[in-house]
Amino acid sequence: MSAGRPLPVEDTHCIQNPAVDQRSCVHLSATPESAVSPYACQRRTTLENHNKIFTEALEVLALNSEFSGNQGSCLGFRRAASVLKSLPAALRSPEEALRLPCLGDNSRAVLEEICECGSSSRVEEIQNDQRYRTMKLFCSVFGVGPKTAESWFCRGLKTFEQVLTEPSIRLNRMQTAGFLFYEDISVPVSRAEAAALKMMMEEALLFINPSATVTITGGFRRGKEFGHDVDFIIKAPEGQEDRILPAVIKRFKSQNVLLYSDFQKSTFDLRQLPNHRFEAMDRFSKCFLLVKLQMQESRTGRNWRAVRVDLVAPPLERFPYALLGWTGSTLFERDLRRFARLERGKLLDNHTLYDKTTVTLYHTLHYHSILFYAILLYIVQYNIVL
Ligand code: DCT
Ligand code: MG
Repeated sequence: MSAGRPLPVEDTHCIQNPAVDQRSCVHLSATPESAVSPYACQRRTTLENHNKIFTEALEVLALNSEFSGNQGSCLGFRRAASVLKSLPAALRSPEEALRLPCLGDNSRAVLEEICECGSSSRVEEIQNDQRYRTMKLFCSVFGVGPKTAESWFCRGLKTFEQVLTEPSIRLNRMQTAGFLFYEDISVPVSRAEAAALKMMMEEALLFINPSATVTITGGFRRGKEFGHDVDFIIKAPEGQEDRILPAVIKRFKSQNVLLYSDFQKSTFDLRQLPNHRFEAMDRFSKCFLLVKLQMQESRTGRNWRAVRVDLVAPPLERFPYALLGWTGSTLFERDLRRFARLERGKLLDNHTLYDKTTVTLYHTLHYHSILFYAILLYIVQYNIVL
Protein backbone atom coordinates (compact mmCIF):
# COMPACT_ATOMS: atom_id res chain seq x y z
CA MET A 1 0.00 0.00 0.00
CA SER A 2 2.89 2.30 -0.63
CA ALA A 3 0.98 4.77 -2.76
CA GLY A 4 -2.05 4.90 -0.43
CA ARG A 5 -4.01 6.96 -2.91
CA PRO A 6 -7.80 7.04 -3.27
CA LEU A 7 -8.97 4.37 -5.61
CA PRO A 8 -11.46 4.64 -8.41
CA VAL A 9 -15.00 3.67 -7.45
CA GLU A 10 -15.06 0.41 -9.40
CA ASP A 11 -12.18 -1.12 -7.35
CA THR A 12 -14.39 -2.68 -4.71
CA HIS A 13 -12.85 -5.36 -2.47
CA CYS A 14 -14.28 -6.73 0.73
CA ILE A 15 -13.95 -9.72 3.01
CA GLN A 16 -16.54 -12.25 1.88
CA ASN A 17 -19.00 -12.94 4.67
CA PRO A 18 -21.99 -15.13 3.80
CA ALA A 19 -24.16 -13.51 6.46
CA VAL A 20 -23.89 -9.88 5.54
CA ASP A 21 -21.14 -9.25 3.09
CA GLN A 22 -22.24 -10.43 -0.30
CA ARG A 23 -24.64 -7.57 -0.74
CA SER A 24 -22.19 -4.98 0.45
CA CYS A 25 -19.54 -5.76 -2.12
CA VAL A 26 -21.55 -6.33 -5.21
CA HIS A 27 -24.54 -4.04 -5.23
CA LEU A 28 -23.11 -0.83 -3.97
CA SER A 29 -23.64 1.21 -7.09
CA ALA A 30 -27.03 -0.29 -7.99
CA THR A 31 -28.82 0.22 -4.68
CA PRO A 32 -26.50 2.03 -2.33
CA GLU A 33 -28.68 1.95 0.75
CA SER A 34 -29.34 -1.80 0.63
CA ALA A 35 -25.74 -2.83 0.02
CA VAL A 36 -23.86 -1.30 2.90
CA SER A 37 -22.04 -3.48 5.42
CA PRO A 38 -22.28 -2.71 9.15
CA TYR A 39 -18.49 -3.13 9.37
CA ALA A 40 -16.35 -0.12 8.37
CA CYS A 41 -13.62 -2.51 7.18
CA GLN A 42 -16.00 -3.83 4.52
CA ARG A 43 -17.10 -0.47 3.25
CA ARG A 44 -14.95 0.89 0.50
CA THR A 45 -14.69 4.58 1.28
CA THR A 46 -12.92 7.07 -0.92
CA LEU A 47 -11.81 10.58 0.00
CA GLU A 48 -14.84 11.95 -1.81
CA ASN A 49 -17.64 12.51 0.69
CA HIS A 50 -21.01 12.98 -1.03
CA ASN A 51 -22.85 13.45 2.26
CA LYS A 52 -20.80 16.15 3.93
CA ILE A 53 -23.84 18.10 5.07
CA PHE A 54 -24.98 15.07 7.11
CA THR A 55 -21.60 13.80 8.26
CA GLU A 56 -20.48 17.20 9.55
CA ALA A 57 -23.67 17.44 11.61
CA LEU A 58 -23.21 13.90 12.96
CA GLU A 59 -19.61 14.67 13.88
CA VAL A 60 -20.73 17.68 15.95
CA LEU A 61 -23.12 15.38 17.80
CA ALA A 62 -20.35 12.79 18.26
CA LEU A 63 -17.96 15.36 19.68
CA ASN A 64 -20.64 16.72 21.98
CA SER A 65 -21.29 13.18 23.30
CA GLU A 66 -17.56 12.68 23.79
CA PHE A 67 -17.37 15.90 25.79
CA SER A 68 -20.23 14.66 27.96
CA GLY A 69 -18.42 11.37 28.57
CA ASN A 70 -21.08 9.45 26.66
CA GLN A 71 -18.84 7.09 24.70
CA GLY A 72 -21.68 4.87 23.45
CA SER A 73 -23.59 7.73 21.90
CA CYS A 74 -20.33 9.19 20.49
CA LEU A 75 -19.52 5.89 18.78
CA GLY A 76 -23.09 5.66 17.46
CA PHE A 77 -22.85 9.06 15.72
CA ARG A 78 -19.34 8.27 14.41
CA ARG A 79 -20.55 4.97 12.96
CA ALA A 80 -23.49 6.71 11.31
CA ALA A 81 -21.18 9.33 9.78
CA SER A 82 -18.81 6.59 8.59
CA VAL A 83 -21.65 4.75 6.82
CA LEU A 84 -22.72 7.94 5.03
CA LYS A 85 -19.14 8.71 3.97
CA SER A 86 -18.97 5.37 2.20
CA LEU A 87 -22.00 6.04 -0.03
CA PRO A 88 -21.23 6.58 -3.71
CA ALA A 89 -23.85 9.36 -3.94
CA ALA A 90 -25.69 11.86 -1.77
CA LEU A 91 -28.74 10.68 0.17
CA ARG A 92 -31.82 11.92 -1.65
CA SER A 93 -34.39 11.40 1.08
CA PRO A 94 -34.61 10.29 4.73
CA GLU A 95 -36.36 7.10 3.53
CA GLU A 96 -33.14 5.99 1.85
CA ALA A 97 -31.46 6.08 5.25
CA LEU A 98 -33.95 3.56 6.64
CA ARG A 99 -32.12 0.74 4.92
CA LEU A 100 -28.66 1.79 6.02
CA PRO A 101 -26.96 0.02 8.95
CA CYS A 102 -25.61 1.75 12.08
CA LEU A 103 -28.07 4.65 11.95
CA GLY A 104 -29.89 4.94 15.26
CA ASP A 105 -33.02 6.99 15.95
CA ASN A 106 -31.04 10.09 16.92
CA SER A 107 -28.96 10.02 13.75
CA ARG A 108 -32.02 9.42 11.60
CA ALA A 109 -33.86 12.33 13.21
CA VAL A 110 -30.96 14.63 12.34
CA LEU A 111 -30.85 13.41 8.74
CA GLU A 112 -34.59 13.91 8.45
CA GLU A 113 -34.45 17.47 9.71
CA ILE A 114 -31.52 18.34 7.43
CA CYS A 115 -33.38 16.86 4.45
CA GLU A 116 -36.45 18.95 5.31
CA CYS A 117 -34.95 22.22 6.57
CA GLY A 118 -31.37 22.20 5.31
CA SER A 119 -29.93 22.15 8.84
CA SER A 120 -30.41 20.55 12.27
CA SER A 121 -31.68 22.68 15.14
CA ARG A 122 -30.02 20.31 17.65
CA VAL A 123 -26.65 20.72 15.95
CA GLU A 124 -27.03 24.50 15.82
CA GLU A 125 -27.96 24.54 19.49
CA ILE A 126 -24.79 22.55 20.33
CA GLN A 127 -22.60 24.80 18.19
CA ASN A 128 -23.90 27.86 20.04
CA ASP A 129 -23.52 26.23 23.43
CA GLN A 130 -20.85 27.89 25.55
CA ARG A 131 -19.74 24.62 27.13
CA TYR A 132 -19.32 22.87 23.78
CA ARG A 133 -17.45 25.81 22.27
CA THR A 134 -15.10 26.12 25.23
CA MET A 135 -14.46 22.37 25.44
CA LYS A 136 -13.68 22.30 21.72
CA LEU A 137 -11.29 25.22 22.07
CA PHE A 138 -9.46 23.71 25.06
CA CYS A 139 -9.30 20.23 23.48
CA SER A 140 -7.61 21.75 20.43
CA VAL A 141 -4.49 22.21 22.57
CA PHE A 142 -1.90 19.41 22.33
CA GLY A 143 -2.01 17.57 25.68
CA VAL A 144 -5.51 18.70 26.72
CA GLY A 145 -8.22 16.04 26.76
CA PRO A 146 -11.94 16.32 27.62
CA LYS A 147 -11.33 15.80 31.37
CA THR A 148 -8.86 18.66 31.70
CA ALA A 149 -10.95 20.86 29.41
CA GLU A 150 -14.00 20.21 31.55
CA SER A 151 -12.18 20.97 34.78
CA TRP A 152 -11.04 24.30 33.35
CA PHE A 153 -14.54 25.09 32.09
CA CYS A 154 -16.06 24.22 35.47
CA ARG A 155 -13.74 26.75 37.07
CA GLY A 156 -15.30 29.41 34.87
CA LEU A 157 -12.44 29.64 32.35
CA LYS A 158 -13.42 30.27 28.74
CA THR A 159 -10.35 31.57 26.91
CA PHE A 160 -6.68 30.61 26.59
CA GLU A 161 -5.73 33.87 28.22
CA GLN A 162 -7.82 33.02 31.28
CA VAL A 163 -6.20 29.58 31.51
CA LEU A 164 -2.69 30.93 31.10
CA THR A 165 -3.18 33.66 33.74
CA GLU A 166 -4.99 31.48 36.28
CA PRO A 167 -2.45 31.04 39.10
CA SER A 168 -3.87 27.73 40.33
CA ILE A 169 -3.43 26.00 36.97
CA ARG A 170 -0.20 24.12 36.49
CA LEU A 171 0.28 23.01 32.92
CA ASN A 172 2.20 19.81 32.32
CA ARG A 173 5.11 19.66 29.85
CA MET A 174 2.91 18.54 26.96
CA GLN A 175 0.31 21.29 27.52
CA THR A 176 3.05 23.90 27.86
CA ALA A 177 4.39 22.88 24.46
CA GLY A 178 0.82 22.76 23.15
CA PHE A 179 0.20 26.41 24.08
CA LEU A 180 3.66 27.52 23.00
CA PHE A 181 3.30 26.11 19.49
CA TYR A 182 -0.50 26.31 19.25
CA GLU A 183 -0.58 28.26 15.98
CA ASP A 184 1.80 25.90 14.20
CA ILE A 185 0.10 22.75 15.45
CA SER A 186 -3.35 24.05 14.47
CA VAL A 187 -2.33 24.27 10.82
CA PRO A 188 -2.90 20.90 9.11
CA VAL A 189 0.24 19.07 7.96
CA SER A 190 0.42 18.61 4.19
CA ARG A 191 1.53 15.51 2.30
CA ALA A 192 4.64 17.38 1.11
CA GLU A 193 5.51 18.25 4.71
CA ALA A 194 4.99 14.60 5.72
CA ALA A 195 7.41 13.58 2.94
CA ALA A 196 9.99 16.11 4.21
CA LEU A 197 9.64 14.68 7.73
CA LYS A 198 10.11 11.18 6.36
CA MET A 199 13.42 12.30 4.87
CA MET A 200 14.43 13.65 8.29
CA MET A 201 13.54 10.29 9.80
CA GLU A 202 15.48 8.41 7.12
CA GLU A 203 18.52 10.57 7.69
CA ALA A 204 18.35 9.91 11.43
CA LEU A 205 18.01 6.15 10.91
CA LEU A 206 20.89 6.10 8.45
CA PHE A 207 23.04 7.64 11.18
CA ILE A 208 21.72 5.35 13.95
CA ASN A 209 21.32 2.03 12.19
CA PRO A 210 21.24 1.79 8.38
CA SER A 211 19.33 -1.52 8.58
CA ALA A 212 16.29 0.19 10.14
CA THR A 213 13.54 1.51 7.86
CA VAL A 214 10.66 3.91 8.33
CA THR A 215 7.13 3.88 6.84
CA ILE A 216 4.45 6.58 7.01
CA THR A 217 1.26 5.30 8.64
CA GLY A 218 -1.96 6.99 9.82
CA GLY A 219 -4.01 9.21 7.53
CA PHE A 220 -1.24 9.80 4.97
CA ARG A 221 -0.93 6.06 4.37
CA ARG A 222 -4.65 6.05 3.59
CA GLY A 223 -4.19 8.73 0.94
CA LYS A 224 -5.24 11.82 2.88
CA GLU A 225 -3.72 15.09 1.72
CA PHE A 226 -3.64 16.62 5.20
CA GLY A 227 -3.37 15.38 8.77
CA HIS A 228 -3.10 16.71 12.29
CA ASP A 229 0.21 14.88 12.72
CA VAL A 230 2.54 12.51 10.89
CA ASP A 231 2.65 8.92 12.09
CA PHE A 232 5.65 6.69 11.42
CA ILE A 233 6.41 3.06 12.13
CA ILE A 234 10.02 1.95 12.38
CA LYS A 235 11.13 -1.51 11.36
CA ALA A 236 14.19 -2.17 13.49
CA PRO A 237 16.47 -5.21 13.16
CA GLU A 238 15.49 -8.05 15.47
CA GLY A 239 15.98 -7.25 19.15
CA GLN A 240 16.82 -3.58 18.57
CA GLU A 241 13.35 -2.05 18.68
CA ASP A 242 13.70 -0.73 22.24
CA ARG A 243 16.90 1.16 21.50
CA ILE A 244 15.87 2.85 18.28
CA LEU A 245 13.45 5.55 19.52
CA PRO A 246 15.74 6.91 22.28
CA ALA A 247 18.44 7.08 19.60
CA VAL A 248 16.14 9.03 17.22
CA ILE A 249 15.29 11.45 20.04
CA LYS A 250 18.99 11.90 20.82
CA ARG A 251 19.77 12.50 17.16
CA PHE A 252 17.00 15.12 16.78
CA LYS A 253 18.17 16.84 19.98
CA SER A 254 21.71 17.04 18.67
CA GLN A 255 20.38 18.59 15.45
CA ASN A 256 18.35 21.10 17.48
CA VAL A 257 15.08 20.09 15.80
CA LEU A 258 13.30 18.62 18.83
CA LEU A 259 10.79 20.87 20.59
CA TYR A 260 9.09 18.23 22.76
CA SER A 261 9.34 14.50 23.30
CA ASP A 262 7.43 11.96 25.34
CA PHE A 263 9.02 8.53 25.11
CA GLN A 264 6.98 5.54 26.29
CA LYS A 265 9.00 2.44 26.98
CA SER A 266 7.69 -0.87 25.69
CA THR A 267 5.57 -2.88 28.12
CA PHE A 268 5.04 -5.54 25.51
CA ASP A 269 4.65 -9.08 26.82
CA LEU A 270 5.12 -11.94 24.39
CA ARG A 271 2.51 -14.16 26.06
CA GLN A 272 -0.31 -11.64 26.34
CA LEU A 273 -3.55 -12.29 24.46
CA PRO A 274 -5.06 -9.57 22.25
CA ASN A 275 -6.83 -6.85 24.17
CA HIS A 276 -10.65 -6.87 24.10
CA ARG A 277 -10.78 -3.16 24.78
CA PHE A 278 -10.11 -1.18 21.63
CA GLU A 279 -9.36 2.00 23.57
CA ALA A 280 -6.25 0.48 25.11
CA MET A 281 -3.13 1.73 23.32
CA ASP A 282 -0.69 -0.91 22.16
CA ARG A 283 2.28 -1.72 24.38
CA PHE A 284 5.06 -1.13 21.87
CA SER A 285 7.86 1.34 22.35
CA LYS A 286 6.56 4.69 21.06
CA CYS A 287 7.09 8.42 21.29
CA PHE A 288 5.11 11.58 20.71
CA LEU A 289 7.22 14.43 19.41
CA LEU A 290 7.06 18.04 18.35
CA VAL A 291 9.62 18.56 15.64
CA LYS A 292 10.94 21.64 13.84
CA LEU A 293 10.31 21.30 10.13
CA GLN A 294 12.48 23.61 8.02
CA MET A 295 10.50 25.87 5.70
CA GLN A 296 11.38 28.47 3.10
CA GLU A 297 9.10 31.02 4.66
CA SER A 298 6.78 30.94 7.64
CA ARG A 299 3.90 33.07 8.88
CA THR A 300 5.71 33.46 12.16
CA GLY A 301 8.88 34.89 10.60
CA ARG A 302 10.90 31.77 11.50
CA ASN A 303 12.33 29.39 8.92
CA TRP A 304 10.62 26.41 10.57
CA ARG A 305 7.25 25.28 11.84
CA ALA A 306 6.40 22.89 14.66
CA VAL A 307 4.85 19.59 13.57
CA ARG A 308 3.48 16.73 15.66
CA VAL A 309 5.12 13.39 14.95
CA ASP A 310 4.20 10.00 16.44
CA LEU A 311 6.68 7.10 16.21
CA VAL A 312 6.19 3.44 17.06
CA ALA A 313 8.82 0.70 17.00
CA PRO A 314 7.36 -2.81 17.39
CA PRO A 315 9.43 -6.01 17.58
CA LEU A 316 10.19 -7.26 14.06
CA GLU A 317 7.85 -10.27 14.28
CA ARG A 318 4.91 -8.02 15.27
CA PHE A 319 5.57 -5.41 12.60
CA PRO A 320 2.68 -6.44 10.28
CA TYR A 321 0.09 -6.20 13.07
CA ALA A 322 1.44 -2.84 14.22
CA LEU A 323 1.47 -1.51 10.66
CA LEU A 324 -2.11 -2.62 10.15
CA GLY A 325 -3.20 -1.02 13.46
CA TRP A 326 -1.40 2.27 12.95
CA THR A 327 -2.74 2.69 9.43
CA GLY A 328 -6.21 3.43 10.86
CA SER A 329 -8.64 4.95 10.61
CA THR A 330 -9.66 4.43 14.22
CA LEU A 331 -13.15 3.29 13.25
CA PHE A 332 -11.78 1.03 10.51
CA GLU A 333 -9.48 -0.65 13.07
CA ARG A 334 -12.27 -0.94 15.61
CA ASP A 335 -14.53 -2.65 13.08
CA LEU A 336 -11.73 -4.83 11.75
CA ARG A 337 -11.33 -6.23 15.27
CA ARG A 338 -15.09 -6.53 15.67
CA PHE A 339 -15.25 -8.36 12.34
CA ALA A 340 -12.40 -10.70 13.33
CA ARG A 341 -14.13 -11.48 16.64
CA LEU A 342 -17.76 -11.80 15.57
CA GLU A 343 -17.42 -13.15 12.04
CA ARG A 344 -14.19 -15.15 12.25
CA GLY A 345 -13.88 -16.12 15.94
CA LYS A 346 -10.47 -14.45 16.19
CA LEU A 347 -9.08 -11.74 18.42
CA LEU A 348 -7.00 -9.13 16.68
CA ASP A 349 -5.10 -6.15 18.01
CA ASN A 350 -1.91 -4.23 17.18
CA HIS A 351 0.20 -7.05 18.68
CA THR A 352 -1.17 -10.30 17.35
CA LEU A 353 -3.99 -12.47 16.11
CA TYR A 354 -5.52 -15.13 18.35
CA ASP A 355 -7.78 -17.96 17.24
CA LYS A 356 -10.37 -18.55 19.98
CA THR A 357 -11.47 -21.95 18.70
CA THR A 358 -8.05 -23.52 18.22
CA VAL A 359 -6.52 -21.46 21.06
CA THR A 360 -3.66 -20.46 18.79
CA LEU A 361 -1.64 -17.28 19.07
CA TYR A 362 -0.27 -16.31 15.70
CA HIS A 363 2.87 -14.56 16.93
CA THR A 364 4.83 -15.00 13.80
CA LEU A 365 2.83 -15.29 10.63
CA HIS A 366 2.60 -19.01 9.89
CA TYR A 367 0.47 -20.67 7.27
CA HIS A 368 -3.08 -20.28 8.71
CA SER A 369 -2.66 -16.74 9.78
CA ILE A 370 -0.98 -15.78 6.53
CA LEU A 371 -4.26 -16.50 4.77
CA PHE A 372 -6.32 -14.44 7.21
CA TYR A 373 -3.70 -11.74 7.38
CA ALA A 374 -3.48 -11.54 3.59
CA ILE A 375 -7.22 -10.90 3.51
CA LEU A 376 -6.87 -8.16 6.10
CA LEU A 377 -4.06 -6.47 4.22
CA TYR A 378 -6.04 -6.81 1.02
CA ILE A 379 -9.01 -4.93 2.41
CA VAL A 380 -6.81 -2.34 4.05
CA GLN A 381 -5.15 -1.78 0.71
CA TYR A 382 -8.36 -1.36 -1.19
CA ASN A 383 -10.65 0.24 1.36
CA ILE A 384 -9.64 3.77 2.11
CA VAL A 385 -11.53 4.90 5.15
CA LEU A 386 -11.53 8.44 6.43
N1 DCT B 1 -4.40 4.04 16.67
C1 DCT B 1 -4.14 2.89 17.39
N2 DCT B 1 -4.52 2.78 18.68
C2 DCT B 1 -5.14 3.80 19.28
C3 DCT B 1 -5.40 5.01 18.57
C4 DCT B 1 -4.99 5.10 17.25
O1 DCT B 1 -3.58 1.94 16.85
N3 DCT B 1 -5.53 3.67 20.55
C5 DCT B 1 -4.02 4.10 15.26
C6 DCT B 1 -5.20 4.34 14.37
C7 DCT B 1 -4.82 5.53 13.56
C8 DCT B 1 -3.36 5.74 13.80
O2 DCT B 1 -3.08 5.14 15.05
C9 DCT B 1 -2.94 7.18 13.77
O3 DCT B 1 -3.70 7.96 14.69
P1 DCT B 1 -4.09 9.46 14.38
O4 DCT B 1 -2.89 10.22 13.95
O5 DCT B 1 -4.81 9.97 15.57
O6 DCT B 1 -5.14 9.30 13.20
P2 DCT B 1 -5.04 9.68 11.68
O7 DCT B 1 -6.01 8.81 11.00
O8 DCT B 1 -3.61 9.63 11.23
O9 DCT B 1 -5.59 11.17 11.65
P3 DCT B 1 -4.84 12.49 11.16
O10 DCT B 1 -4.80 12.38 9.67
O11 DCT B 1 -5.68 13.63 11.62
O12 DCT B 1 -3.48 12.49 11.80
MG1 MG C 1 -2.13 10.89 12.09
